[in-house]
Amino acid sequence: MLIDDITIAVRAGDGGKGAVRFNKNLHQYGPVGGSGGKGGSIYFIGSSDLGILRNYRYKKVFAADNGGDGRGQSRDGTDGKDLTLSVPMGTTIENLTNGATYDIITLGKPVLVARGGIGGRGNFHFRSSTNTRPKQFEYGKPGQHYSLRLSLKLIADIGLVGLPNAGKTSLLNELTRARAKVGNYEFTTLEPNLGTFGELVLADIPGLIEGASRGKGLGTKFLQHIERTRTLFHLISAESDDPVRDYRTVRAELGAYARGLTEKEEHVLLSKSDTKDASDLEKKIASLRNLNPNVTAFSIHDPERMRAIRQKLATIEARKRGAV
Ligand SMILES: Nc1nc2c(ncn2[C@@H]2O[C@H](COP(=O)(O)OP(=O)(O)OP(=O)(O)O)[C@@H](O)[C@H]2O)c(=O)[nH]1
Ligand SMILES: [Mg+2]
Repeated sequence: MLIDDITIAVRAGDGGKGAVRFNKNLHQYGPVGGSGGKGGSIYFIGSSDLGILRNYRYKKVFAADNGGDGRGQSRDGTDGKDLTLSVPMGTTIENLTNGATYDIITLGKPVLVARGGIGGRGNFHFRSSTNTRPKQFEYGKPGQHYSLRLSLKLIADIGLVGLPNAGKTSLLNELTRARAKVGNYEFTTLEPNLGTFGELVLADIPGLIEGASRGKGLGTKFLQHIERTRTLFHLISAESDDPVRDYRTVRAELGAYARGLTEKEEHVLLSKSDTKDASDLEKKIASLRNLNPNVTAFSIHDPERMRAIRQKLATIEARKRGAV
């Protein structure tokens, strides 16, 4: 099971206490209490392991080390070690304590989320001409403690959407090196599959049915994984007796989840074209063109039509390369 939504607690380390010490050497009389070390901070870093949120399933509290207390001979306490937690690329971290959010969208660049407390000053820092034997010191400041919600929104360029059985996973497998499960029944796909076509990442998600936004079928929670895609491939089976109804059903569920999903660039793909004769296909394509002029029929068993789909992807890929 892909873990994509989890809440944890993080505790940055407290700063160490400042020391009160005096030099025992009679020739160099005076305060020599060092300051406390800094508490360790908590960082998050992007990982290419999409399943890595599993690390947070059972253990829920993650703490960095406290800073050490100050010592004599003006030696400061040691700094607490920082703690760096890995999350999949595409994770949004929501700080439930203060409302801040962070998007982890690059690999290997640590993002500071909870800061360790600074150490308190030792008596050495309180010396002055009028106070040559100070007894003052400070406690370290506490580290930041937060409750964090980690939710994964996959980073893909193209999302495959459609009713169950429309052929989404079959298309993903055909276009990419993915070998995800295909089945002649509804809801074969239970969690998102990813594949790459050149520089493009394709996300295949479970099928949507009417009422999914109200919890029917597998619901719409997994739609979070296509929120970041720029483009949708909307698959409609040529075997359907009413492709327009199928189209509208899926669009309604996308819109009910988030309006942004219906505003994405959409390519309508009439799948399983091998199952119908030319005139039936033409009729279905024409009816869909009234809703979106960008309609292409294909079958995974028809190499020529698959070439046209690959060409489409190559164009999208070229655009992506131009954009970066
Ligand atoms: N004839 C024909 N069958 C196809 C084609 N593409 C997929 N299928 C079949 O259609 C069925 C459903 O395919 P899937 O790829 O699992 O469909 P899906 O849209 O991923 O389905 P869910 O994961 O349940 O939403 C399988 O039995 C496939 O073998 C095609 O181009 N032609
Ligand atoms: Mg599937």
